[in-house]
Amino acid sequence: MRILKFILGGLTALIALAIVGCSTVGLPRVSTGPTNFTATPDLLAPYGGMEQVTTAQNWREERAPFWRNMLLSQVYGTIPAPIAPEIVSDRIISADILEGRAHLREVQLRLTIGEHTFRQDVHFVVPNTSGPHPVILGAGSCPNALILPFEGISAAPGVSYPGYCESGSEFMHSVATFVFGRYIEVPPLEQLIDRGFAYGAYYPGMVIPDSIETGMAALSSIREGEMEHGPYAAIGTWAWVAHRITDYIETSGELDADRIILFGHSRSGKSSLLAGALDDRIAGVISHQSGTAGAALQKNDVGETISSITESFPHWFTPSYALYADRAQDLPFDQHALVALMAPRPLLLGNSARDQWSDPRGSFASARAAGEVYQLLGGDAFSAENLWDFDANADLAFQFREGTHGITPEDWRPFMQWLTVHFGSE
Ligand code: GTR
Repeated sequence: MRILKFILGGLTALIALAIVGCSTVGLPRVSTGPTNFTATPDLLAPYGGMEQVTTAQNWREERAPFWRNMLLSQVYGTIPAPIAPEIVSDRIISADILEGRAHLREVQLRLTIGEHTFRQDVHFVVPNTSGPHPVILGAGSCPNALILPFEGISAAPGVSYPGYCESGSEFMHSVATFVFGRYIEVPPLEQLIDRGFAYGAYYPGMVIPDSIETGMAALSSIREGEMEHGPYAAIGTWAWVAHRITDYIETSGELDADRIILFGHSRSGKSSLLAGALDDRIAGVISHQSGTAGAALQKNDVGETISSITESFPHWFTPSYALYADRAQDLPFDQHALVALMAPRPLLLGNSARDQWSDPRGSFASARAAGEVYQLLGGDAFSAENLWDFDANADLAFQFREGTHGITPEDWRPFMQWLTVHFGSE
């Protein structure tokens, strides 16, 4: 029976490989020339009785809170209260990984939302050199025990996760790698360590699982009391998890709380960008292929629509967002407001040519519009002239490569350059 299952699994995977391989080549390639689309509304212009924003103070005190409230009430919902986590355990589980260049620290946190508590594990891979080290916090879509290539990681009981996380099946692992790139599950840890960066892996699905059924059930169990910006939703709660891990990092001796960089791909690109936008303690964000409800504009009508995303992933959003299905033009904001809330802190938006679904051109136009806020706050305006114009020195950087949705060496090369310029020790 087991053998039959194995053979069937293998055959399914082979067919999937063939289909994805063929369809990948057939995916449309986005135009890489300049885009003239202008994001609306202008983030600093007179709006709803407010005057033109001309000073950083005015942005910080009036307009930024206005956009923040708008995004939360219309897209992401209320963010749970910032209750500091309890550190249940914090121990080095291996002093000597990656050929002695790093150690592995396992931290178990207890997070609180209202009457409820949740276990959240984080595994930090930390260089065996003197710190404190800048730290990249990466949100994963599978539990750490199933993806990190190290022994001794405790698997939390009762955590739900997608079927494809079972890397016990080598075959499924190769399928994921083939389809979504070499670094879809784990980044190039050796390269990060050698540049002095620590990496913290966390699976926010430990708090709100990423599935309609279990995610909705978890959300409805915590949706109680007054929720200022509407019902909690998964993306906002995952962002809140990153904030609670930030609380932990502030207590750590070996991690540098002034150099916390969030990293997320796709759905985690959305939650990482939101987490950075909402919390100034986050020094930088790499938000890769974040698309709809991430960095990409909605009003340009390209890529995944609000109607599609709210049907496929209703648990990601507060219910108001679905009201804009088929009427994105009625949004009183667009996603450049989210990008601008990162200003003037470094932000890298990653994209690729055959990923129309996440709308690289919409992210580019979004960054360009947010650039005026970066400039107002003393950062650089967005200077890229076309999608290929990557500048590792830019505060607001746009990175682009050939290929499809996923994480490849062609992504990590520019990520690494940008990280080194903005957060490296050398
Ligand atoms: C897709 C979804 C996107 C993106 C992606 C991912 O199915 O439509 O918004 O988040 O999943 O996370 O890989």
